[in-house]
Amino acid sequence: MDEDEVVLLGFWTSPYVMRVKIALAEKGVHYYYLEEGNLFKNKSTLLLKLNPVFKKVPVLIHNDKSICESLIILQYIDDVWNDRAPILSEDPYQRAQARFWVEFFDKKIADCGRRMWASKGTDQEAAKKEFIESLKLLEGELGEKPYFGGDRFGLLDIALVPFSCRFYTYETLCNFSVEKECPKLFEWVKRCSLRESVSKSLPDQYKVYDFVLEFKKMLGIN
Ligand SMILES: N[C@@H](CCC(=O)N[C@@H](CS)C(=O)NCC(=O)O)C(=O)O
Repeated sequence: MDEDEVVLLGFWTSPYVMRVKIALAEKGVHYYYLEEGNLFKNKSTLLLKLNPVFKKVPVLIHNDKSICESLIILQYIDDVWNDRAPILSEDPYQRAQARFWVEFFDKKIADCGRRMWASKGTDQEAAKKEFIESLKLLEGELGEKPYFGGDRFGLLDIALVPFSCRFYTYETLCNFSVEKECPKLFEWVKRCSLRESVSKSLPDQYKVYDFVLEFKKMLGIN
């Protein structure tokens, strides 16, 4: 029986929040979920109080202590519930490699994703090209392994798989197919999605697409 009080402050389309949901599910940690209903227009006082620096979700609240930034939260979860389902490898080199690729993803690919839906014409084409090239690099890192963590579903898998719920949006807006460009990566997404921790944490890809269209309207992007 878990005596810890765990609360996750999130937003339903946020892949960073999904990372935390997956990690908690993998560890079998029970938690309350609080949706930050008006994240982009009117942030709650709770969010502003708990993450005054970045004002972003996810925020994990564990026994009244708050932790921000998805990667830091994943490591915190692994440290606290260290008796089950390890997220980080025991091997320091493997840990470093996983962190490297998460950083690559967060600094490079996530930004391409935004440019793919927020721009048009040559800018959009350039973002798409960069996105596909970056996915191919990741596919190379996956190699023939079932998961980025080898036989084990680990940090990099948890950090990357949430973004697959945006593939349909990118494909539809930019006219390409992740399956055709990166078949092994696509198989990896399918493999990860068989895990309950993943299938229950990711929203429907068509709802994400509708949200992105609405979001573009809200930002005045046609
Ligand atoms: N580096 C952060 C990124 C979190 C992030 O970008 N969260 C977005 C939702 S996807 C957010 O809260 N945005 C609110 C805003 O930009 O005002 C992490 O890994 O947790």
